[in-house]
Parts: sequence; structure tokens; C-alpha cells
Amino acid sequence: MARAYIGLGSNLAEPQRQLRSALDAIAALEETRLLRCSSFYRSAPVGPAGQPDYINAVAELETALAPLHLLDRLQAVEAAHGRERHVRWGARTLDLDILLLDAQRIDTPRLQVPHPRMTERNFVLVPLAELEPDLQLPSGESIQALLRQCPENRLEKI
Ligand code: PH2
Ligand code: MG
Ligand code: MG
Repeated sequence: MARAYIGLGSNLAEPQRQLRSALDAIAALEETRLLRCSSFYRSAPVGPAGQPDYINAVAELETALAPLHLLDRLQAVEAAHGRERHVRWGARTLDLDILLLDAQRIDTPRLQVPHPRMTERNFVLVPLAELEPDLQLPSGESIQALLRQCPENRLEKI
């Protein structure tokens, strides 16, 4: 079994409802156990201007699915929540990102783990640190050090 941390984000169609529904869908995945979820956070959008605020959270899973199978299942959950892929970093009903898979490093066109932009995003680091305040990334960096270096972005626990 691998321990996985998944970033959840939504800024359309009742974002909190999207995240709750996504957690139900993740809990129902085969060979996977949903262990915990962080608080929900409201965050200012990073990316194109003029989009609504996001709701973000991080969930902790245990899974026997291979990394690309987990990605397939998470993308199916996104699609079932009306996710459409138009604008990079544009508004979305549901985004599920694999942040970490144990200490694995994966670098393929479809999947990069750790998530390549997670260290610059306080809407990822803050909920992740809520779950795992002593976490070390595969790079050896501690989450507390990353949090200190991370750009400020409006973030509020709900
Ligand atoms: N996701 C993005 C782009 N920008 N901004 C916030 N605040 N939260 C997100 O989850 C987010 C974003 C692309 O995945
Ligand atoms: Mg994302
Ligand atoms: Mg994504």
C-alpha cells in the first residue's frame, strides 16, 4: 500500500459541495482507503484574473492502485464532477492533484510526483502541514521550511 496526499480544489458550482462529493467518490475507490482530510480553506486564485476564489483541501489516502491507475480514477472523478479542460489554471469545478506518493519520484509526461508546483502554493502546503506538520518531501526539504519560503497568497481556514 502507498500513502498518497491528494490536493483538492474547486472554484465553480458550489465549491464546498464539490469537495465533499469528491471525498465521497475517493472513499469509494477500489483498493483505496480515505484516511483523513484537512480543513477546507478559501484561497485567492493563482492564474488568470477574474475567476472566483477557490476552496482547497488536502486528503490522505492509502492505496494499492498503481500511480497511473490512481491518476485514471481521480481524472474519472473530476470528469464526473463536470470538469472541463480549457484554460490552463482557469476556473474549474474540481481539480484532484496527486501531490505525494510515499517518497516516490515520478517524472513522466502524464504524471509528475511530487506535484511540480506544490512548493510554491500555500493553498497546498498549509492544508498538507495541517495533516503532517513534520513531513519531509523526497527532496529532503521539510514542509515547515517550504512554508516559510512560499509566496503569500490570501488563504483563510473555513
Ligand atoms: N488551482 C490551479 C490554479 N490556481 N488557485 C487556487 N487558489 N487554488 C487552486 O486549487 C488553484 C489555483 C490549477 O490547478
Ligand atoms: Mg491543480
Ligand atoms: Mg490538476
